[in-house]
Amino acid sequence: MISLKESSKKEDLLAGGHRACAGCAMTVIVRQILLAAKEPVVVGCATGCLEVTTTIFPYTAWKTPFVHSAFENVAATVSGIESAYRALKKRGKVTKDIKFIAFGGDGGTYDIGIQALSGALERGHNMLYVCYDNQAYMNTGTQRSGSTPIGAHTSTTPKGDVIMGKQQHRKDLTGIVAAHNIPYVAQASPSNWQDLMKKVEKALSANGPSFMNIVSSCHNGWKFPAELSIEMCKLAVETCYWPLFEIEEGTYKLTHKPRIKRPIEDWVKPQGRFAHLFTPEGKQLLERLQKDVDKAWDNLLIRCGEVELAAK
Ligand SMILES: Cc1ncc(C[n+]2csc(CCOP(=O)(O)OP(=O)(O)O)c2C)c(N)n1
Repeated sequence: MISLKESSKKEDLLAGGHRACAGCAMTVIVRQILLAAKEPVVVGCATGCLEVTTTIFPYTAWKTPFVHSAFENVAATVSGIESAYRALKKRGKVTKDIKFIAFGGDGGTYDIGIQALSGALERGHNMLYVCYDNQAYMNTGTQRSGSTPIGAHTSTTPKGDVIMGKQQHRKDLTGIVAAHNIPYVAQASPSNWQDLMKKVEKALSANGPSFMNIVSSCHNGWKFPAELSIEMCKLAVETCYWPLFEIEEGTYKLTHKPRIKRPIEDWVKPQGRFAHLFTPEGKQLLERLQKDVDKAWDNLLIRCGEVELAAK
């Protein structure tokens, strides 16, 4: 894996001066990914914060070939490019080894782009799909998504007298992708950068499609101080809300086990979108959130072979 020293000498392929919010985790994630890539990459990006903030005409922050696609179809766009590359390579018109990366937010991946994603995975394109998951439609004003946690206040699930934020569970997108039986699937966090970059290397060298779901804190939508972005990602990992694991050729492996599993409250409390969970009426929701996390974590430990089924 690339060392910190080597990566500090490598060219940053996402230039500074883009318009993402100060402290945004998404751009940290993109830089970590591009630094981990050994071969030249072609990038596709769905509409969302990443595209909106890095490609304001006539400027671009990308020092890679870059294609913007619609909200719903970045997986289809990049699979088309990858097919063209394969055809050209076969005819000897391209000789270089090139990798293909599609980026989508949770709205563009969990919700609107899931059909294009599923199709690309099933067709077996040699590409990495990255979902930077900030848990809502952030660039259009924090509307809820299929990834928004239960209880979160968003502009379409506002905490009011009748409802206490989002009423539904988060969709298990990583699990849905894993069900496509592709060579490599992983969850990562920019707080655990070595783990993330190692996973990118594996994903890009997979023989077929690979997928990474990466937690991407958003201080604007989650409502916490901007300088705590990476700390918020770390808390998501340490509370086991966002476990770090990988699935290589169908085999699950935990890549980070918190020394002490922290209560979900530690991640939830610093975020304004969950403020109402700390009122008497919100207590039940907070307990439900903890219960959901515990259940998913226990299931993951079993899948990763960390706990014997019989011992449970
Ligand atoms: C089919 C379609 N529906 C809605 C929109 C409007 N729209 C553009 S970006 C966006 C939200 C993107 O959310 P997400 O993918 O989570 O990315 P983020 O903005 O959080 O980075 C929406 C609703 C659109 N462009 N196309």
